[in-house]
Amino acid sequence: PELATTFLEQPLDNPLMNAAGVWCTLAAQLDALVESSAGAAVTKSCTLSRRDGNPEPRYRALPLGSINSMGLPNEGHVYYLDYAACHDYERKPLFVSVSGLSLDDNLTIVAALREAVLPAFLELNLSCPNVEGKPQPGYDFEAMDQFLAEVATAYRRPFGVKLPPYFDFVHFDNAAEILNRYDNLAFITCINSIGNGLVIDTESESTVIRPKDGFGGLGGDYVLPTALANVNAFHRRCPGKTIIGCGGVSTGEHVFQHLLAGATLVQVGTALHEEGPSIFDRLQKELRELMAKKGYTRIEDFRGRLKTL
Ligand code: RRO
Repeated sequence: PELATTFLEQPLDNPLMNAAGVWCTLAAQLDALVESSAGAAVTKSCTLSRRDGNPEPRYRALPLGSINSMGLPNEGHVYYLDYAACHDYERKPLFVSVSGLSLDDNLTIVAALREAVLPAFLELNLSCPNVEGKPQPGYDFEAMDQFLAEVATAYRRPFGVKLPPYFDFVHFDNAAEILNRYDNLAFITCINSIGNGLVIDTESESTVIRPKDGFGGLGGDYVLPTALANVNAFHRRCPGKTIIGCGGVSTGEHVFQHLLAGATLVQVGTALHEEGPSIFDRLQKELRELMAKKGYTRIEDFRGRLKTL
């Protein structure tokens, strides 16, 4: 089976990439993703200036996934724009994730990205759950609409948003209605971590990460059904937009399920953190084996063709 695909008219070897935040904060990590068999890569969400992030421990791997409260540690937007300026786009597409701490910061970063005139894709993160005093714009539809109105106008080129998970049809409907107002909003990444979970260690009777009294974003097996629901909900509601799936992917079967639900690309977070960039080889092998078993020769044979009862 053939895994080659296209994203906004750009060819990719395969639909896999990292989830923003994982293996992408420093140039050496990004280089490892470029060297890997991933079809694309995305840089750590950046702010205007460099940030240390929250105190450690701030990430914990768990039997069923992970919890994190990293707090947006990053090298500042200039570092990632410099990386994007040196990237070989013939090799694979590069996404730049932007998560400014205010609308003004986002507009400054987006203007710099626009002026750099690079083929990089902008993924605007509306869903960081871990910066104290900064609510997720994706959960405040008025703020989200205002962010999008200003960013869409300032950037003008096609861009995408990284959404938090939603859990109610009213929220799917409202979010989709807002996103559909912006013609140059070309792609939607579903989902960021499920924000503000709490993991407790019974033996020590304690939380397992330090920031925010132990509250943090959940990833991994915990989130797969929520991720698939959000991918499919926005696939149904936003027919003109491309969906990127993210959440709970650690096997080729999980990749298949995201594609079936309507994703065009599939991001890997927790499992990449635990296994490293060689995971992209394994996921492609498992996806190819599953497709062969089902008689599919290419992704478009089944992508978005989820059956219902
Ligand atoms: O850095 C983080 O704490 C973080 C971010 Br920006 C995000 O978007 N999602 C997440 O789980 N952690």
